[in-house]
Amino acid sequence: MSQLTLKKDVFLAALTRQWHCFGLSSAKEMTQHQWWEAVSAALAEQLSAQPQPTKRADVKRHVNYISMEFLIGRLTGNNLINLGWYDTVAGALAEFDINLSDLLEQEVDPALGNGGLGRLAACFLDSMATVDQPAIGYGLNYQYGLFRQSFSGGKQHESPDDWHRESYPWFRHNAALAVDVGVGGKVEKRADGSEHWRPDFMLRGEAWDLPVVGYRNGVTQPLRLWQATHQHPFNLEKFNDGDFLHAEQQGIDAAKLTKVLYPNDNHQQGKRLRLMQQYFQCACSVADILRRHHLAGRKLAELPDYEVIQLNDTHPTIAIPEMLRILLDEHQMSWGDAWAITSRTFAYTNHTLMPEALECWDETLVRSLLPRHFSIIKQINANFKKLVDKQWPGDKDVWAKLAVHHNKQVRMANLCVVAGFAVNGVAALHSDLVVKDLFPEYHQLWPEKFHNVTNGITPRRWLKQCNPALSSLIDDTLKTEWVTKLDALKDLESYADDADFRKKYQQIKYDNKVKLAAYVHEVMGITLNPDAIFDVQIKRLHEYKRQHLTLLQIVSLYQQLRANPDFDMVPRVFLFGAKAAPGYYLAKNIIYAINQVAEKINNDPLVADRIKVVFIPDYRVSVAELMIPAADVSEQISTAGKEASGTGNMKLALNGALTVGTLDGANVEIAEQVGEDNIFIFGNTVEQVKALKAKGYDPLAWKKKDKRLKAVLDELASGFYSNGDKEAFSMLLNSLLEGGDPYLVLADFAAYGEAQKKVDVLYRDRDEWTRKAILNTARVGMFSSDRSIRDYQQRIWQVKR
Ligand code: 26W
Repeated sequence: MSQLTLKKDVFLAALTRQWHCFGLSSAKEMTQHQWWEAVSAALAEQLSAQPQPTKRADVKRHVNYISMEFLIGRLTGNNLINLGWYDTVAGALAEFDINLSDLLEQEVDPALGNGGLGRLAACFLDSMATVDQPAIGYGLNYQYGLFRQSFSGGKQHESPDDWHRESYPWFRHNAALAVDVGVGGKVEKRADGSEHWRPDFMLRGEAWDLPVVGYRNGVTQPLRLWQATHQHPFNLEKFNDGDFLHAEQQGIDAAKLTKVLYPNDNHQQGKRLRLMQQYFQCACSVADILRRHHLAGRKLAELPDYEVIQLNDTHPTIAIPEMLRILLDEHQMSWGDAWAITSRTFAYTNHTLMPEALECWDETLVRSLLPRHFSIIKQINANFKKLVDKQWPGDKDVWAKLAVHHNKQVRMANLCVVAGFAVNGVAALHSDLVVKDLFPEYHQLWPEKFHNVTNGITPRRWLKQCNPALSSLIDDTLKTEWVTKLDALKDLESYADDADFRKKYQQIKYDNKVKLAAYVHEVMGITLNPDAIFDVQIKRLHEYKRQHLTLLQIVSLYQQLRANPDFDMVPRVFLFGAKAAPGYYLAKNIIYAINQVAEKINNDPLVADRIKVVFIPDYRVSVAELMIPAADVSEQISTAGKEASGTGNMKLALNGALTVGTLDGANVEIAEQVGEDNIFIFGNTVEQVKALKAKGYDPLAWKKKDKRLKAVLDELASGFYSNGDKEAFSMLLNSLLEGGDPYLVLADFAAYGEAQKKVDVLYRDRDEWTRKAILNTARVGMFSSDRSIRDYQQRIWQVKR
């Protein structure tokens, strides 16, 4: 398929229409933000005017990727690059003295996701369009994205993220796609024994589409985000009766559903509104899938031949009983037929093993909101019980584990495994643990259902767009297409020993560090030395990710500096970016501790800039795009067995940062690819973690036997970093000591310190360091999300019918 074209005069005409829409008479009257809006709207208009390739959906099974989160990041720059229109548009704007790259900074990040799961969904949409896999992303159009983070006195403060969806120029609203969704009410039994749902009230889902543009291949497919309104948002009767205040109430109530993204990452809360969101999204999406299927003139029985529904974790699981409900109640199918269709259509991706993240819903909640779905779930459970009884006769413990409905709880992961045709983990190690630790009995029942698909990242955003200088160097060096064939980077290996190439590569890293330093100076007023090691840790804040392990290391370094003012170390900047869920107080305490330690160290003249600690506020996709190209060191230090995959690790390695990491998630595969000489692996392995715990892990004993560790912990508790307040970090310290240190921070402290020493030694030999950085870039081609999508096609979606 071929690239879409944009002619400069056509673009300029579209642009002119935009400022006329603003009611202005000349371009000069536009503010910088209006420029961004006008350019984006003109591009969106031109994009929708392009012809769409036909027939492609006929050869491949169509993918419906349902996810509560799509952390897409800014679209205008990304679409320009994928369309290949960047230079034309930059040239056209230059005539108005407008700099395109400055203009792109005007876009507020659409932060419709929390972290890894949401960003993965966005990378996958990019890759599906690029490898020409017909697909739709289905999500929710939240009015408020993930909260904005600021620090006040070192503590996290949250404010609403109004990203102005009403005036986001890339949206296209198609009123004809609206769906009506029922909630609450009762199930009625008919004379023939069949069941029928009478909902209490109806919601309307409006479809708001964003374009997902393939990389220079002419493909554009939708990300369809549902927005809630009421069927009748304004009650004229009430208004006429003088009840003005309540005339709009039902519209306001309905709109609450898609007001805000839940800010939890890896922790389920069981909130009613969240279940409503999940159901609303699923009901709209399933209705849309069936609408398209009918429109194509196909029979329901053929659904699994043409459509696959990929569930991004368990959040959209309720789509399964919704599909069954429609087939049974609206199409009067038998249970057997409806089950045959449903169980061949759904596939489930697991993204976490953390028990607190595995979704379970109270039976009373499910029954009150979705009585018909609850009765369908009970039926699934009863049918499945027969199978389990046959396999494990009389074994109550196995049933207690495998049941979909048990102890008045509905377990979404179990429902996915029982009703889906495929289950996958997101990295080799993780998929192994999914089988061995999470679902061993299910694996015994259905070994063929279980797969691994290692995560990936899109090279379009995470190299081409965020690191243009390195991209041009690669272009000039390889003279081959690598953006869609990331394995081609392998050929850079031979340049690792080329002094001239190394110099250029090193200079690019330096310039990227200067750029990040300018940003840090602008937002925080802190000056950074670009010759220092930029040590980057960017991810959600969570105990298992162990940002506090780095904190302990920083304090230890600082103590060594104070004990010996001539202490010889390469200057290092520790850069953090992380949001903590608002109700996760321990995570917030870790942020506070890092900020307090930063305050002390950054202002101590004795340190003389050898250590800097910088917690960049409001970490988000656009900040990642600045930090990743500037990183020398990538921190991936989760407790082994806890991080399903990680994707920041891939982005950082691709941009030439050396990883300091545990053998966890995709780090294992990164180490295999780059080679053990080009990565700093440390710490207890999954087996060692299990053995330590089995033996009865006692953090106090670890503190006692390590003098350095003891000094660090005691100093944090002394009030030294908190104006004498000895309780300031008590939550953090209690969890490490009396709380049993569930993530083995103390057990990995010494090994982590050793790994960091090796970093310091290696960095002194800049040529050797750069050589290893180049080898990282060269060897991580397999982590392109294009490869992940091809794995899904072959292992799960079986695209060829
Ligand atoms: C219901 C609360 C909740 C919210 C989000 C539970 C669980 C989640 C996500 C599954 C958490 C998440 O983002 N997991 C991350 O998924 C990434 C993409 O596969 C992985 O790279 C990360 O390792 C994993 O933590």
